[in-house]
Amino acid sequence: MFRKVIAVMIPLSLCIALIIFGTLLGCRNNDGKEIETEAGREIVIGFSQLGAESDWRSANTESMKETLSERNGYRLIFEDGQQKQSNQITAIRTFIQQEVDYIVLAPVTETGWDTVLQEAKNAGIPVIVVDRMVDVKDDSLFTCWVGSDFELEGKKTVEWLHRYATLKNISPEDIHIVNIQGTLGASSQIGRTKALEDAANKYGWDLMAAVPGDFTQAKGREAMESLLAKYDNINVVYCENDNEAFGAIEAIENAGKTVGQDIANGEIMVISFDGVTEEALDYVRDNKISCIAECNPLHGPRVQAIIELLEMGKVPDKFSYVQEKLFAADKTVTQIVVDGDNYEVTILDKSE
Ligand code: GZL
Ligand code: ZN
Repeated sequence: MFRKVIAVMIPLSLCIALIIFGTLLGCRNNDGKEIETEAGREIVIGFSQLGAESDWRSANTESMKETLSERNGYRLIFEDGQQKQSNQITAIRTFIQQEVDYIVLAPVTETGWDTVLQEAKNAGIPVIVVDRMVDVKDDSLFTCWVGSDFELEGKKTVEWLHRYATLKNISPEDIHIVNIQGTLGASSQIGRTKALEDAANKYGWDLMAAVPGDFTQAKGREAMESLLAKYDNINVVYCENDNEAFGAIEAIENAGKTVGQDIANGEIMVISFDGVTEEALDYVRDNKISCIAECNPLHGPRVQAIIELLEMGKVPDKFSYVQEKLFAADKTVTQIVVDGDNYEVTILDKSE
């Protein structure tokens, strides 16, 4: 009897082990590595994306959907906020009701999140913030943030302009800049605008106006049209993303003016941010945009790494910044110094 029982028990224990082992093979990460999740359950993620206003945003959404996919063991519930905070707050509340495992938030602007993030915290759902920051009284309302140092991005472009002007013997007071801003109150707008304002004060540039362009091509064009109607001496346009720059360039060329680096001879220099698409990099290669500070949108793998850590009961860094390049075509400036750090300029050749 005893032997028989053992015989029965071995296969039973074996199949229990197989069941446990089998279910542990729940998730895999982007390069196919298995992530051991408890009981191999599918990880449910509610993602509140702010909108679809730009190429950057589309690439960001694509990265999140590609990485947090069924194949990789996730169920992603995606909500597009159409650039309205109220829609994002509604989405977060829905995620809470659905009892998702994690909430990922790409906030349209920094303020106004305290109440709904408190609700998520009360529900025990970790919130991972991506891209722009949230400005909350209590940082424990979100688990961590991953994104760009927007003020650094701005500092890189204004240092590039300063070096360029210096090497070309263009005096600071002859630099007449207009700023087409991103969505007011977004971290990317706040940081990029601050870098320009500080540099204009420091170097003595003539910063004539700042107009919101909401990170879209249409608003960028409208803003540029109104600025051209008001000022006849603009020689630098600081656009806070590439889609605004595409619109501004349309307006400049429609007005019969030329974009380029040769501002001493009437060309209008365009500076921009993102560098996400080949189209934007071709604008640089064609000297239509003089300098782009890269803003990397590929947050999918970064969010997945954070979730992996949390699934293993580990604590991710509260803030993690992505490393980013500076693109130009003109070879005058090959490196810049920002806050004591050297940054190589990535020179784009036509041949690429
Ligand atoms: C930057 C992001 C900005 C991009 C724009 O991280 O918030 O929003 O620069 C996008 O293109 O619309
Ligand atoms: Zn200097």
